[in-house]
Amino acid sequence: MEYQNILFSVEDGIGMLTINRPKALNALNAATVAEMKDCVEKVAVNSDIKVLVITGSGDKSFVAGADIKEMATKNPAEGRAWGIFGQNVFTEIEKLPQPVIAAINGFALGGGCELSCACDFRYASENAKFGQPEVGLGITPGFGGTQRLTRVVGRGYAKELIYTGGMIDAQEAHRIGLVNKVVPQAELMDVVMKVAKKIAKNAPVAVQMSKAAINNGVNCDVVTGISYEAEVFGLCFATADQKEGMGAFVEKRKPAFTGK
Ligand code: CO8
Repeated sequence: MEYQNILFSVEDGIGMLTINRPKALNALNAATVAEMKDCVEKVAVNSDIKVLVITGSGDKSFVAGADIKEMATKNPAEGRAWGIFGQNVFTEIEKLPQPVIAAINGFALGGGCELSCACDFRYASENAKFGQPEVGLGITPGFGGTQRLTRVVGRGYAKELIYTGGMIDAQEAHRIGLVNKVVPQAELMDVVMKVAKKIAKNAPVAVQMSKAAINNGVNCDVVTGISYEAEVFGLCFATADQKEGMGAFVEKRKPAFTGK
């Protein structure tokens, strides 16, 4: 598939998916979400990619939401189908074996905030703004916002953001735990790449199993969750990287992980 609305590159084991509709503040139309789906499906089976970073092009917006102009004339069945399509793609992002970092370089509104919440964690530039403006447009959040935002920041803040439709700045997003770090815009990609490379240096299977255990645990009770943890913990001992990681510690040298 040739991409018209996103950019994708891989360097040093880090994949970079950039939503690239700067004239529309990177709003997500159907073509863009379809390209994201294609890209994410390829990332899922590419073991050279250790971490995926998602960002928006330009210096103003991460993603300013779903494309309102495209959505405006939908009937209920079309609206539902569009919602399910977006939900499914965001769930594929959430379920990627590799960690996914959102590098939020400006507006993260509606579907943009929802996209960031489908990522494992979020770093933001100082000019970033967050919000779920949907109720001001006569709709609810529809790409997972009522569920994932609530799990990230808790019910009180999620309800306030969703009911008011208001925007918060990056510092407030940091205070409520929506983003892990806020940095000057010029430094955002360097800081994100630094943490991505730090993750990429670790044993890939162990990182991916950790992600699977955390995500699985969010959706079940703690007894089921820790039982799943025991399984993935045990499986790690079947990897060459476990032998390498512990062997390197004993031999006082740096490990050389192979992902096997
Ligand atoms: N959709 C389409 N076009 C957009 C969007 C958008 N979400 N956001 C911005 N644009 C376009 C503008 O129309 C404008 O285009 P043009 O120059 O052709 O008029 C261009 O981007 C630049 O935007 P502005 O001139 O408005 O820039 P400002 O700096 O003045 O304002 C804002 C920036 C505050 C971000 C403003 O553009 C804005 O409020 N945008 C809409 C934000 C929004 O409401 N987002 C939520 C959309 S709904 C959603 O995401 C639901 C997701 C789930 C869907 C489920 C379906 C069932």
